[in-house]
Amino acid sequence: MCCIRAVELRLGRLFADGEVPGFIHLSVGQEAVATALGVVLRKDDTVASTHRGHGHALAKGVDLNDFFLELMAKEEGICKGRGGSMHVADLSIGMLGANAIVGASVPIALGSALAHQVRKTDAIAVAFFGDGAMAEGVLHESMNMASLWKLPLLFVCENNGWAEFSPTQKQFVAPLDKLASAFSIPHVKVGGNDVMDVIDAASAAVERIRSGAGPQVIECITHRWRGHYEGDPQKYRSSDELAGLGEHDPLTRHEASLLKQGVVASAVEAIRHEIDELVEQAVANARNGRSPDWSAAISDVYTNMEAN
Ligand SMILES: Cc1ncc(C[n+]2csc(CCOP(=O)(O)OP(=O)(O)O)c2C)c(N)n1
Repeated sequence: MCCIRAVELRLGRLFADGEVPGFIHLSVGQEAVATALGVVLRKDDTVASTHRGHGHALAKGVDLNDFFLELMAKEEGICKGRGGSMHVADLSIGMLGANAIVGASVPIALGSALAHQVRKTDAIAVAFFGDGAMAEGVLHESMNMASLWKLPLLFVCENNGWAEFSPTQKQFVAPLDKLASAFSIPHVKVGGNDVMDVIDAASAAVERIRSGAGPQVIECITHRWRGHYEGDPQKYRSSDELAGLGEHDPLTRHEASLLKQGVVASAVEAIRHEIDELVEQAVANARNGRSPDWSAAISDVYTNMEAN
């Protein structure tokens, strides 16, 4: 969680300074969900993510240096600097990619879940999506197929109450549990700002799915601290809501719990310090990376393979 927070706060500053091209959407406040899934999943499990996917990528194991090289559009980045924030992918560790299209993570994870099933492994696929995807037909179709075929697919909804500038209830007429139950998929709702609670819910779901029981939904109630995108003035949110966000901080909450269990404050501080240093090294490394050459702009776009 500390690493995701440090990376995103640093990215926010780099973006403001013009060092990160394109748009970025930060998940500050939502770190407990990505972290918990990172704890529970194995390397051979696969993850498809959203436009707010930095935490998902890092928790799945994307290397910090590779991550900054990619976000800062360098040739040495995991996607040669062409994917950027909304398309971070690393197939070698099961990170199928972030995705700019709302809901599009879901059919990608569905296809991957089918591949796990056909190959008869006990790996599972995870689809992260926001509450905004609840109104997308592709989620409904994917739920239907996943349930019919008993696919090893975990649907993880990060419900932060907002889809861009509209509250959830103005986006979709039913709660997610009703939608899941229409497709006979078990649904569990969990407080998404408590990392241990999300770990518990995710462990139980993953164990069930690995045993062949078919898909499951976990709905994590969480809070988006920043605007929809960096630079969003958030005029659509009340000052009370914005002022109260700190109460939901997953990091403060977990730190308090660790201290209560006898962990000394200096140990927590040492972790924070070590992470800050690693992040700074990764930024320095990325600054030294090569910018992609224009002559390579269309390589990997077309293939010479004959269609058949
Ligand atoms: C199919 C589609 N429709 C609309 C958009 C524009 N759009 C980008 S993000 C977003 C809201 C997403 O909200 P949510 O899924 O709740 O995720 P959050 O931003 O809260 O993490 C919308 C409507 C899009 N990218 N794709």
